[in-house]
Amino acid sequence: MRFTKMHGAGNDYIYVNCFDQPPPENLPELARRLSDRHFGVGGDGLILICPSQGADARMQMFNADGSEAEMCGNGIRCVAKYVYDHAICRKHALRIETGAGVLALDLEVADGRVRRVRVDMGQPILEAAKIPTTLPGSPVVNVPLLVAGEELRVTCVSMGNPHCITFVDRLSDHWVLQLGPKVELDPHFPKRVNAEFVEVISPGEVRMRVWERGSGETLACGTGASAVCVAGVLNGRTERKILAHLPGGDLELHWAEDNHVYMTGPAVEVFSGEWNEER
Ligand code: ZDP
Repeated sequence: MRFTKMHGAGNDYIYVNCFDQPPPENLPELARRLSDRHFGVGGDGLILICPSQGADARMQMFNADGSEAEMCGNGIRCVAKYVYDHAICRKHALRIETGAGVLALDLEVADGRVRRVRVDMGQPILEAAKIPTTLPGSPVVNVPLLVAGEELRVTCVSMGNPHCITFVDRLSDHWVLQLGPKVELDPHFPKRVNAEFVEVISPGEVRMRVWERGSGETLACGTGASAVCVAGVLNGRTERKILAHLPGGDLELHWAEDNHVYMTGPAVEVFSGEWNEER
């Protein structure tokens, strides 16, 4: 099986082109083995790039623990870059099918290669039952959540996948590495949850770190940054347009007047290889 390693702001996945080879079998197990940074290729998960009925391509994504997620904001930019750069579809506006519906993407091309992509991430889902969370309120904004004996104030947003956002005065390992995994597995989130911790620098700029459902801390999370953009407005902390600094790079977010969130960020190809693990 041939694969390509790509990342968006350091959120790295192993991409498999299923236009020119059959889709691999046993995907959760394969995702775990490929993602292993010592015994495998190394990555935050596995993403398949597949033919689609109604769109230009379809993506299917698995976290490093083998669980399947509906959407991946950094991944979809890389899928768009792959589809364009490898001449599967040579259009500057692409439509890509995900577990969260078909999304529209605008490609920034320089010297024949995609550098940045703007994604229409669709409308945020704020209804508690649809996120899903059993926390009170709908929307769930600035609600107390007790984890590991500490009371957080959380805001919940789904961008196709679930997010739980906490604004903090100062980002630290404690928030992300100690409380992140507790938030992920808290019983108020029946499908588990991605946990974002955010420090507001100014109404137009935030610093954030993410503990991802199924993958642990990653260097960036596109759906998470989109959810943070919405949460900032709901809490009166940020404007509708923000620059988010993540450990692996920056993303631009805009919760526009049409209620859609637009995310712009980089997409980078690193290497290709052949997976023929001895077992
Ligand atoms: O929802 C989940 O289980 C996430 N771990 C999926 C991956 C989200 C991602 N980091 C993103 O950029 O949106 C890839």
